[in-house]
Amino acid sequence: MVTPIPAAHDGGVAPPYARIATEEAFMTRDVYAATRRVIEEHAIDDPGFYALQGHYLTSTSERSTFIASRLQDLGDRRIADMDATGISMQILGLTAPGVQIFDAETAVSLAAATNDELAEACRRHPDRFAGLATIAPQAPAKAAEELSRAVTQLGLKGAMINSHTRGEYLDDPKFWDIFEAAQSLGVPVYIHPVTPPPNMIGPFLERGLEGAIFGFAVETALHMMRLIVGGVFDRFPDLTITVGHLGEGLPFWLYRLDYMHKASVTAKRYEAMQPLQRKVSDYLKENFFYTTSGMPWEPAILYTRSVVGADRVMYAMDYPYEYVAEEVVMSDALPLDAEEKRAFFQGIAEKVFSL
Ligand code: 1DF
Ligand code: MN
Repeated sequence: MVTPIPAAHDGGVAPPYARIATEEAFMTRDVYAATRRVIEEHAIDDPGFYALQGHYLTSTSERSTFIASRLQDLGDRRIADMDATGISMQILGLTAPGVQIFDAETAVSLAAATNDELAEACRRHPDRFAGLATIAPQAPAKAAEELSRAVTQLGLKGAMINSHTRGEYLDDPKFWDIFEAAQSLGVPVYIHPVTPPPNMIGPFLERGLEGAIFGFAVETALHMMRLIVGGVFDRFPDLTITVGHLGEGLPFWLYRLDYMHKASVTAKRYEAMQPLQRKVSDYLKENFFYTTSGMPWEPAILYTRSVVGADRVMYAMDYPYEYVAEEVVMSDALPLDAEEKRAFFQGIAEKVFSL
């Protein structure tokens, strides 16, 4: 059971719920060094990577230096920031793109080292941190093994995957060892955004739209749709996927997705789009959980709850990319009754991440 703590704006009195922030980012020194090396050597062909971490890890802007320094802190400063905003617990994941840009061997070894470090931070601060494992989809069988080690031996709570891996998506059956492991361990896979891959990013980059403003959501929503249409949840009916940013736009599309999927399947329009056991919207209501990272906006939160279910939408901050005390005030002010608010901030996260 996670303990409530007061935010600066609570006037010294803890609220009747613990705020659990469920999409919170960190970076280890090793991943930082390896990522810097790729930037300096221009070692991969991925314009999105250079636009994203090429920016955050080298820019001297106030925003970048704030973020780059806080990403690497799993101790006092992070906890002070949590205390100031009344966050009892962070669910931590390695920031995008994590290990997914590296060759398989590097990615596998960095993933294991990252999980060891994350687990150590969670052991030091068991009431403040819980973690999602880093895995390397480049080596699917090893990724599944590492997820199992991270959950059963290190006490981590699921996996964080930063969407596509070098342009490949998890609906490809070659990755399904990962889903097999997650389903049998009973832990969620959090699909976090990253910039679109090289064959998609051109028109986004031309207007600076490839990142969190828009491209992240388009790319991650595509990933979600590929999983559904690709039959992942018919093969793994008990698999839980967690997504941020209120579902990356997809909750707004439920009617159209169902209508067009059925029309296309009935017309036998695509070899790649076969009948599914359930409606597209059913998977989005039954296999996914949603967090409010970067979306502390009442109309969107209430709408999302109304279409995917109030028991599927939970709080996230997206620290340190979006560390805004006023957004906690906005989330506290949501027009939910006491029981609903406790579920939103605490209860759903405790259940999904087995806290
Ligand atoms: C940004 C946003 C970067 C999110 C992130 O990780 C991230 C950003 C690299 O603002 O560039 O996780 N986000 O989830 O919204
Ligand atoms: Mn994020």
